[in-house]
This record gives sequence, structure tokens and C-alpha cells, in this order.
Amino acid sequence: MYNDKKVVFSGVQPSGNLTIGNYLGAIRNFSAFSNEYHCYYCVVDMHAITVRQNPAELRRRTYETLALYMACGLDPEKNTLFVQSHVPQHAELGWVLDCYTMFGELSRMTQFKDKSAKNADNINAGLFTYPSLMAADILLYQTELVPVGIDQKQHLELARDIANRFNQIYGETFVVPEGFIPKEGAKICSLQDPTKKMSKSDTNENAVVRILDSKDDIIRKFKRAVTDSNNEIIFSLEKPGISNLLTIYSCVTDKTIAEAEREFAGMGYGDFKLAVGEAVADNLAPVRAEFARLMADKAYLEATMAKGADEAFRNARRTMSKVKRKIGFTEPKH
Ligand code: ATP
Ligand code: LTN
Repeated sequence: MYNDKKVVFSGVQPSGNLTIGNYLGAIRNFSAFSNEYHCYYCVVDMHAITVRQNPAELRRRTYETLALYMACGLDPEKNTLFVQSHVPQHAELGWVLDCYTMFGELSRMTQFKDKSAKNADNINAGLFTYPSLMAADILLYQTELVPVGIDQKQHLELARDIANRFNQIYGETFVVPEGFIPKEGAKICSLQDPTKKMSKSDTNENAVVRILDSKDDIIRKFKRAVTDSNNEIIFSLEKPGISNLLTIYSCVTDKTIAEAEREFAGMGYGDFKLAVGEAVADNLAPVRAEFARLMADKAYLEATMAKGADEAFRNARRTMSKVKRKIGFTEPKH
């Protein structure tokens, strides 16, 4: 909106070591937009504190998530890579949008219900209003497209509802964003319970494959993956374990599910799981190497963060002053 390119925005929380779910469902798809769109990829640290974080770990993971963005192919010269708390308009618009988001809407969010169940001793107000902060992240940049995994679909629909509601009251203010959910990889499941999403905060390490796991760890985890009864390697609703492994294999090799099924026809589960593990480890090896190189250069990471914050700030400020004008806030004349 503010230059001739349309905008893409997405965010990842620095709330744990990133998984192949984060990679295949989200980050891996980000670089495809870099030429055509102005892309903002944000490390959403303000979202991460809705669950209690250790300060030193949060700080380290914020750097790591930024380095992983770059290791996954995002060039800071072609994308705005930044940290959410460096741009105060996120909190500012978040508050405003809280006042245009209904209690009933927030109560229906499944992520809130899941996370409240997991953190029964810390059901804080931020966890509840998380989706209106997420709407602020997106609407602040006049975003057209939001690449995310399927678990974020409900939040995205709420962001659209909030944008439409605001536009109806005050006239065109926000672009109404669309989600971009990949055909393959939008929901990578736990290796130990393939009916559940793989989550970076899972406490069972065998259930999650991290982008930065060593080759040996990756293969060991795949070897232990839960499979299904009978030994046919086919994609089917009755076989969530095998289907999840086929999906992962198909994503990392760029083969179709049908091609993968043909390749593994007649093979035993043990050899199949080993082959998937090896394909994943090989696919991630360059990311791991580049990550290590970037983490060794803290000055470069800091310069990237500062540049991203400046770029984001300039555009965020324009939307924010428009919003303030529309709702009737005054501005001090210095
Ligand atoms: P947490 O476990 O702390 O809730 P998370 O693993 O869900 O975190 P987020 O930072 O909330 O990770 O998500 C970052 C992006 O990764 C989002 O676009 C989300 O949709 C996507 N994503 C997360 N998990 C998966 C998964 N298992 N499969 C596909 N996409 C995923
Ligand atoms: N809610 C997302 C992370 C997130 C996000 C965003 C994603 C925060 N703000 C804006 C896309 C756009 C999550 O929990 N995965």
C-alpha cells in the first residue's frame, strides 16, 4: 500500500527450538514471496511471553529465530526481518484492536483453550487477547497475504473480521488479509501421537524433530516414530502415523505422495522410517551449517535486527497515525 508492492507478513514465536512443523508449514515457504511482495518476517517475542519464559533463553532464542530465518534463505536485503518488541506500534495497535474484538470471539479460539489447559496456573489476559495482537501485527503493514500453518486459520479469520469491522465503522483503513496455507505440510503431526500437531513446546523430545537436531538425533527420532497396524505404506485417514511420514517425505523431497507411495511399496516400516529420517536430515544439513555461521557473527545479527526495526517502524507509523485520526485521538503539536 505504501509502495507499489503488495505486502506479506508472518511471524514465529521464539518460544522454543523450531521444529520441522514450523519449517515445512511456514518458514520454508516464506522466501518464495520475496521478489513479488514486500515481505515482513517477524520474531514475535511479545506473543511468546503469553507463556512464562526464562529471560536469558528468550533473548538467545530471539537471535536464533532471526538467524534461522536467514539460514532458511531469507535475505535481509530483500525482506524486512525484525523483532516485534522493537516496533512499539504493535502494542499500540494491539490495544486499540482489543477494543474492537469481542469477548465471545476470543473465547472461541481453540489455541486459547489448548494453551489454558496446558498452563492452568497461568491463564493470563495476554493469552486471551493474543489474537488481537496478532491481528495488529498483520494489519499494521496493510498485509495482503499471511503464510501460516493450518493451526493459525482461526486467528487469521478473526483478523479479517476485526479489519472488516473497523473499516465498516471508520471507512477503508485496513487491507483485509488472506491466508496462504500450503497444500502439503500445513499440519505436520507429532511422531509419538500423529493425531496431534507437532509443537515446539512439546515436552516429549521423541515427538518433535527440531530444525537444528543432529543427523543422528533426526534418524533416531524417525526410527522411533509411532506407525500403524499392518505394514502397508499408503496415505490414508486410518493410518495417521504413516500418512504423516509420507507427508514429511514428500515435502522434503518435492515428490508427490503418490510417487512416495510407489517408491516405498513393499518396503518394511523400519527401512521406510530410516529413509524418511535420512531425507529430512539431508534437507536440513545446509540450514544447520548456515545457522552456525550466522550465530558466530552477532554483530551482523544485531545490524540486521536494527535495520529491520527501522524499516518496519517507518511503515507501522503511517498506519498507526491513520488509525488514531480515524478513531478521534488527538496528536500533540510540538
Ligand atoms: P508453540 O508450541 O510454542 O505453540 P508452535 O510450534 O505452534 O509453537 P509458532 O511459533 O506458534 O509455533 O508457529 C510458527 C508458524 O509455524 C505458524 O505459521 C504455524 O502455523 C506454523 N506451525 C507450527 N507448528 C506447525 C506444524 N506442526 N505443522 C505445520 N505448521 C506449523
Ligand atoms: N500466532 C502465530 C504467530 C504469529 C503470527 C503473527 C503469524 C504472531 N503474529 C502474524 C502470522 C502473522 C502462532 O502462534 N503460530
